[in-house]
Amino acid sequence: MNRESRSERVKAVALETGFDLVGIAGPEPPPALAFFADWVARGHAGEMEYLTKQPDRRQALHRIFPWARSIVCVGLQYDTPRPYSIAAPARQGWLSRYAWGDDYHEIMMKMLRAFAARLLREAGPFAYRAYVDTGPLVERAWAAAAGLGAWGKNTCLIHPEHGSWFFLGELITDLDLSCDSPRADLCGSCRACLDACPTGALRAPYVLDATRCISYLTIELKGTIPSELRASLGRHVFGCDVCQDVCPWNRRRRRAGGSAFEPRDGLCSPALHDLAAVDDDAFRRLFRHSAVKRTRRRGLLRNVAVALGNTGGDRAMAAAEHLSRDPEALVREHARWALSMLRSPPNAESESAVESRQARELKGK
Ligand code: B12
Ligand code: SF4
Repeated sequence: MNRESRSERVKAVALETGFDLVGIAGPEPPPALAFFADWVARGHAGEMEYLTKQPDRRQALHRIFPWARSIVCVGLQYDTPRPYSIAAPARQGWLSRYAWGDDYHEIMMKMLRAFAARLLREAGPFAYRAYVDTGPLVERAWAAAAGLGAWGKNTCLIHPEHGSWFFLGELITDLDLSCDSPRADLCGSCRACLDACPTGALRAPYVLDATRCISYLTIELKGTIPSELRASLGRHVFGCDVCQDVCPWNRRRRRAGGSAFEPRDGLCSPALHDLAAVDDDAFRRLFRHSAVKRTRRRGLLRNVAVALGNTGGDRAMAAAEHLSRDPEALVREHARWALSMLRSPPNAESESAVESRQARELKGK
């Protein structure tokens, strides 16, 4: 088999395995990697030590996989026909779409192994490493080089048919394959994501300061959420979808992912007071084989406390009071903040201001 037909066969097998997108990149560092070191140096990675510790390891694939000759990049769609966060009912919490169902790391890894096993049967022995967020690879940089999507201003990879609702995985191989070309820009003059980001985390097109991103604050940050950012978190309790929800390429919704990504019981905009009642056993039961287990119960309940403080009403007050007695100090501290917000919201009118406004309104009638 020549190089071209071998590459076509590899891509056909990827699609037959169930991936929605496939493309091939060469082992040389893709152009977008050039921005990585500067991004880390600016402090945008915050406490994500796996990014800051050895940034040079992410620059040179050859140092880690000297035998690598091709990176087969795959994408798996995960959108499901449910509302977007921006249309979710008021006073309910929001878990990111990507975390509603089964953990994508487990699903993708299983599929990548099945993909590799089929290639081994067809092509005979070759060296490979299956990868889905499991080591020092800036996945989007390779996937962009392989043409899986164009880099969006919100920093997500976007595909004209699939929007940005797809996970990435890679098979690093020693197979001699032909490379694909990167896609042309899809954003044009649009800046919907930059304008919609609740925390101003998108500092400029293609530049995300993770330390302000709700996804980082609710998932990666292990300690206290900075108090000046808590109000902007809104009702997000795990991750954030806003900059994807407003993207015109996602609003077309042409594709849907598999049933594994459908929300587990009540996880699409769950009631905050229900989440506040989750104990260790319930957390383990609800989030077994789910990406949400990353925060552990204490992280999730910390986020629930903040979201309660950003809503209102008697049930929110009761739930925040319940969390203010939680065994975890981290949860108790955020619940105390929530109670102070619920008792005197920052933009609520004082009783006397309400009385004088009502008097003015009556006079005007
Ligand atoms: C760390 C991380 C995060 C961090 C930081 C995000 C980030 N933008 O880097 C946090 C926790 C905030 C996060 C959030 C999310 N993540 Co995340 N995350 C990762 C992880 C582990 C590493 C990413 C990384 O290395 N970032 C480093 C910085 C430098 O990359 P960057 O911000 O994209 O910057 C690049 C561009 O800006 C580009 N660039 C710079 N200037 C310019 C100029 C031009 C003109 C161009 C074209 C490009 C360009 O160069 C930089 C790279 O060197 C990857 C998995 C992996 N191992 O790669 C998943 C990954 C990127 N995440 C993913 C997902 C799904 C998410 C969320 C949607 C989850 C959620 N709903 O909460 C959000 C999306 C937020 C967002 N707008 O990006 C998917 C993305 C899939 C896709 N279609 O793009 C990945 C690939 C995981 C996977 N295997 O599927 N994530
Ligand atoms: S995920 Fe949310 S907080 Fe993070 S950049 Fe996008 S809109 Fe902003």
